[in-house]
Amino acid sequence: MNTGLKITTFTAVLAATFGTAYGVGQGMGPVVADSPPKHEDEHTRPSPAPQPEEGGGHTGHDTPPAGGLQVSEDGYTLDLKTPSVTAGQRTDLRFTVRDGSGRAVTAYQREHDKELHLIVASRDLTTYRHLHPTRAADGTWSTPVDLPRAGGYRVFADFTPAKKDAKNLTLGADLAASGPYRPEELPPASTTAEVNGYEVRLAGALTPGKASELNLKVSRDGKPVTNLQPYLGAYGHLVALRSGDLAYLHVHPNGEPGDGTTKPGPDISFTATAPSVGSYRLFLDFQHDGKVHTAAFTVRAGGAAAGSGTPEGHADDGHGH
Ligand SMILES: [Cu+2]
Repeated sequence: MNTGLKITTFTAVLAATFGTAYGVGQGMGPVVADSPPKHEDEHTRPSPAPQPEEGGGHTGHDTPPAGGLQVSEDGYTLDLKTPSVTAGQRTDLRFTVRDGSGRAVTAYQREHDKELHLIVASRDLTTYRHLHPTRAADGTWSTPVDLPRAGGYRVFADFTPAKKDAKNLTLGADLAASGPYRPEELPPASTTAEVNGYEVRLAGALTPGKASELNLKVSRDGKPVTNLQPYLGAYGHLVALRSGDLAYLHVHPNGEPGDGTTKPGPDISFTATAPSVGSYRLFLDFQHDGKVHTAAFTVRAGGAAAGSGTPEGHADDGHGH
């Protein structure tokens, strides 16, 4: 997507709103100055090095963007046709994205090889699905989904309309799974996660209001995995959701396959900014030996240090297709 232009527009709005005395935080000033508009996917673009935050004392105007909290943004609306499903039953989840005039959107920019990425997460963050629905010609998206447990879920559609100057959007809608409800507690903070015989180790901390690097090291049977396979254009995809409201964080991979410096493991590096103090659940998708796995971590941003080494508990973190 057109990152440079988006940031420029955003800054212009800020300047208009708060006047020139407003100090733009999150290191956006230099990005505006140095970056001509580029037609690149924001998520595959290697992120600039984290920059020191300017003037930390602002009153929330410079809170990093959190996606997925709105069903409608920039005139686009997520119209979930299947607002409820039955737990344990495979169901077709159907939805459309509507533009400002109510028409279903049928043209998208591809990001990570897909027009649209769909995340489904339970409110308690113990169930996670990263899906790639198929789109009918009339703009209706559908994908089978099987949610193991009853309760409240949030559906996130991550996409960029093909329209000129359209920005990447994450729209969110509530989804209910019926059945006997048994809420789970958020698994304790941990720097290691096990999934299907792999161990993933997390280094780095999420810092509120500040871009920071997260490094994930993948190993199997105690040996570092050095032949990760590109999956949708990257060696790993990281989604971070805030516990409490499931705010969806935009996480940027540092480097990509084929750029001459990024190795196929064991380390996968990302830059992420937590919008606030709080607990976050991190979901890492990676591919090895032809299979996609999802490792999940609970991380605390600010306050108590993340990671007590507690092993993972009862999470059902899955990757569906
Ligand atoms: Cu995806």
